[in-house]
Amino acid sequence: MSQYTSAVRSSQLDALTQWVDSVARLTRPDRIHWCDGSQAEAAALRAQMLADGTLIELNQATHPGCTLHRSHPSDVARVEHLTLVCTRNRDDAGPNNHWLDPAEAHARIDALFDGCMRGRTLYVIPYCMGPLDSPLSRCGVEITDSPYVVANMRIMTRMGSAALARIEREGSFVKGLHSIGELDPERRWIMHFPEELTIKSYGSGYGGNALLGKKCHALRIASWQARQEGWLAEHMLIVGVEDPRGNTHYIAAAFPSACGKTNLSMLIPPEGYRRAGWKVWTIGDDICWMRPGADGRLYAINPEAGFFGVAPGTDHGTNPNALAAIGHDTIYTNVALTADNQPWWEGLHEGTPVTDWRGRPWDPANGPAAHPNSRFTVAARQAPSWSPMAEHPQGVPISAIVFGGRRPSLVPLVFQARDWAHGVLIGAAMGSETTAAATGAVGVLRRDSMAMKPFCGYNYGDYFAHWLSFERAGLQLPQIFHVNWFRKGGDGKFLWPGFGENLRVLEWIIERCAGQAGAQETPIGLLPRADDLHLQGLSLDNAALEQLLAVDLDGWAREVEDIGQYLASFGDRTPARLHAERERIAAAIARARATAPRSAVAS
Ligand code: SAT
Ligand code: MN
Repeated sequence: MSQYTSAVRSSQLDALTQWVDSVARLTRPDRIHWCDGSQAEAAALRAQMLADGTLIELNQATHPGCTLHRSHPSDVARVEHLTLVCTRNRDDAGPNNHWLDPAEAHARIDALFDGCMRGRTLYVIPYCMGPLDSPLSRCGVEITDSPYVVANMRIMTRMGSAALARIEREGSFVKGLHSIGELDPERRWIMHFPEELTIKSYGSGYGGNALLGKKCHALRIASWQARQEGWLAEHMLIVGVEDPRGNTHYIAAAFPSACGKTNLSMLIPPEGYRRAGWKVWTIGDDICWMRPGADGRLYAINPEAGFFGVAPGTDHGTNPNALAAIGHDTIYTNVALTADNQPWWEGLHEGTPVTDWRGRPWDPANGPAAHPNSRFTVAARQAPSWSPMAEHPQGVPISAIVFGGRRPSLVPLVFQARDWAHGVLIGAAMGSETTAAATGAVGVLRRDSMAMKPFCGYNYGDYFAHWLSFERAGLQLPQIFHVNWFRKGGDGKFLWPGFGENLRVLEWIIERCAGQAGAQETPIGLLPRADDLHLQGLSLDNAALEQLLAVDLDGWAREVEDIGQYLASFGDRTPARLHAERERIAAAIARARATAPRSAVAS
């Protein structure tokens, strides 16, 4: 037995060592450093980066342990057009992904990697996504020539010797090879080879392009593995809402990048709720892995150990938990600076910027002082709302799944799916205005199924089928909802105050899961009537509330038509069940339009 175990062990390490050797032969680094994740290692790297200008020390009196990194100005967001899923069969990647034949892809990117680490150190980062002792967790190894990536991975994952020990025990790991290359947008690719559990990323040092444990592994590769193994890897926050009786209800919620996942996961209850005893616990702000537990419920872990959050808009009013978390031991990327070297961004009500995110004297003519996609990297445990359950190896049971996007018109504040298949359709049909988290135009409405458009590692049609496959005997699935915090009135202003007040909507959701709160049936799903929501203490006029809870049948008829075309774009991979569900809704809308006096129901 022990002989067998040690044979397995050494062969795993052999596989890793051989891979590191082969990468070193290709990339020709001057040195190889195996990261152990220790404090001493982190301190040495920090000192080295401060000395060579990769990091700038912030005001240590106000922000102890905090540093700033300035990206190359052409390298400030994910690059979806350069992000590829390379499967043997093109249809397996699907029209939702950019694709290249794996052999050609390897050849193209290996040509860039050839000799690219000359004069640099190659860092080997063993990491674990999820608690080290959780059966739901998965390991990976990232090879990179960027010490900034090492420092971020140390915050965002369980990185170092303990992860290496698990890899040694367990066998498989995801291989991620990264080089910042020349930071040339013309020589930049983020490639995924799900059949080989491999990622290759060249030419970017930015977040989701370079911290390979995050979107590349925990979403694109993991979604592929999850489909094969019967679980879900999702772009969702996980939040625990504790009611005044002391019961905590866990909600997983999918929103596209930069749509408030971090804020919702750390929400501060409105005054009246706080007094009544409501509390909010953060499990995760970006990624959720969930699978059925022994009791048939879905159990979720946050595979990450830190937050890579959007800085602009983070303030005492919007997210005091995040602000408290990032007061120390935080890496800031592309924020502005005040005269006394404190970090600054638009929406922060304290301080005045004097230096912009590129290091230039601040001039409003140059645009915002902080880059709109500037970020903070901080250990999750630094958030006052951090839940001890986030370390639980079995994860937390999910009561509700919430989908949401930026929809300035049409989509009501909240509605509930009548069953799982309807919920899957609602998720698949999600749309949202684009944000600064990816390069390209901002504010353009696009379909973003389950907020996974940039992250689903395989054909969306197969992904919808995988979601539908959870509807089976023995499972007690969460209820599914859709929310829209971003509805605007005629004056262009948001109708709903958002932030902490979103708890009012979460309360309705929790009560619906317990079969308590009221709702009214509409063709698009179950909506609260105004008096089904607790709105005491909120100044919201009746007209706004009416708009937020109305179903515009003419608008929805067009929307459902558009959803039909979108689903058809995945050809015969789209499950017939999903088409049937859409047709059911279209028919319900048509019936209601035929009878409704003013083309609207629910007010
Ligand atoms: O750049 S990241 O992908 O890590 C952040 C995001 O876009 O959600
Ligand atoms: Mn994200």
